[in-house]
Amino acid sequence: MTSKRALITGITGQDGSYLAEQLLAQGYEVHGIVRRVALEDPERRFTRIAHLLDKITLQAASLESYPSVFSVFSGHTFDECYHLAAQSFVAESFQDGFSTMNTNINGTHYVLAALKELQPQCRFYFAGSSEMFGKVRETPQRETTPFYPRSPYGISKVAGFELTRNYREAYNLFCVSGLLFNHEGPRRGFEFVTRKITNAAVRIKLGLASELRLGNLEARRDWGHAADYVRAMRLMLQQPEPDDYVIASGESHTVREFCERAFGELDLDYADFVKVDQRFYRPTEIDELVGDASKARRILGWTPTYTFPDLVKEMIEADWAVLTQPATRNIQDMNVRVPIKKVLPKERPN
Ligand code: NDP
Ligand code: GDR
Repeated sequence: MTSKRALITGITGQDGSYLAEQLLAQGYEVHGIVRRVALEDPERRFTRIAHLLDKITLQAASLESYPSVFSVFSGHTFDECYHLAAQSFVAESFQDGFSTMNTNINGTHYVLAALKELQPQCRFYFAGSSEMFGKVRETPQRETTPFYPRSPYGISKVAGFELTRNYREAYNLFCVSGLLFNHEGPRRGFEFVTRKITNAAVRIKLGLASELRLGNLEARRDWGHAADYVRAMRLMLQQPEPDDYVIASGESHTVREFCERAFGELDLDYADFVKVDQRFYRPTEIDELVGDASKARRILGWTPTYTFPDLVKEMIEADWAVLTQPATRNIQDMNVRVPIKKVLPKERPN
């Protein structure tokens, strides 16, 4: 057990919620940054951390405001800072590249600048992404693979990665980036393809929906479970020297395979329900991502515990449990109906 104090930005997100649980279990005092809008709408915005609310401390701040970030670091001393908050939906970044850049690049810069100014001893984790590899230069991708991002989101993460590296080198701060490949689970947002599939498959099985419209079924991703991947974040901050690590399962599967397995769990044939819809294609797609996590295995001793079939099964079982309970189904319906979306000239549905 430890007596450390950690700050998580993005604690209300998928990874933030798993990380908060794991840090609490290790004895950490856990603080999280949340947007004021979230504090004002806890029933819907805190669904992933509702069970932790009496064990964590929430602080209102926005990644768009340096003074608000600065004031969080002025109030407490932190041993570790996990910077997870971001506009994380790639498709949305094509719709509104400006706010994605603003949140993801400036937001990261604000956190790093406040850290340098007020708490240079605090260790910093940046949530880098396999999207940075984009149009891949080699397969599998590892720490030394050059970046070729294919979306405003990917570009923003390359910038965040470079900022993190520069603060490490220029100011001698303990700053690391995890290059994490896709990781999913029952707490995944409904706009991401895995959750969209498992949620729709269960709805179809229960007679609550009749079809599922998707984009590119041939895209290949390296999918793992979020609970495994956040474990690696903490390990990175316990090392004697700061360094960057790829975290991945080492296997890639198509979106089609994900559908096949998810519907198969419910004794359904995905081909009877899945319709390809051009509106879900991206202007520039990444055909295949697959990571080589051997450095993390060797140095951090990290290995994933979930297989691809385990992941899909858990997500289907969780959606089944929620959707067959009227009380919780209402909350999920609320979330499905209100995806993170703005009114834009050319709307793309989630
Ligand atoms: P989520 O989208 O589930 O969570 C994002 C979090 O960021 C939410 O807590 C959200 O708060 C917060 N946030 C967004 N904008 C702001 C803002 N302007 N000010 C303050 N908070 C904000 O993402 P994940 O948990 O899946 O991912 C965590 C991080 O890891 C992200 O940076 C993502 O880009 C990165 N990543 C994720 C991977 C994955 O497969 N999951 C893979 C590689 C990287 P709110 O609840 O208020 O919206
Ligand atoms: P990704 O995840 O873009 O990899 O980013 P997403 O689940 O959105 O897409 C994965 C692949 O599925 C294809 N696809 C669809 N995607 C969505 N969302 N909806 C569809 O209907 C659909 N049909 C096909 C996409 O084209 C893509 O190829 C996630 C996020 O968590 C990022 O924050 C993170 O950095 C990366 O993973 C690693």
